[in-house]
Amino acid sequence: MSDADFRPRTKTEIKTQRPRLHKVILVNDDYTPREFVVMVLKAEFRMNESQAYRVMLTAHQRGVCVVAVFARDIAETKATRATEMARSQGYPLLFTTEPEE
Ligand code: TYC
Repeated sequence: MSDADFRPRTKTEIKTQRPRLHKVILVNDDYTPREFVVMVLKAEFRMNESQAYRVMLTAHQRGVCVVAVFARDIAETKATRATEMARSQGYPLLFTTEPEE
């Protein structure tokens, strides 16, 4: 019998992992006007009036609302742009991101 017969048989399994998607989250506050929130949602997330209104109202009532999910870079860019749109008008409106489970 040759030495080769006692070699541990290892099998390398290569698993490709899909990059995790990230949620963009709209955070409620007491100062930003509702119409402004709706306007930002329409401008940055390509929502129509009724979709944007529903998301705004959910955040208003529950404190936060998931706006959409994207690849990490896109989620972060959109959250930053939307937040900056509010800052430029002096509103505290905030969009954050977090990875999906
Ligand atoms: N709560 C704000 C108001 O009553 C409206 C608002 C809704 C602000 C959702 C932020 O994410 C938000 N004017």
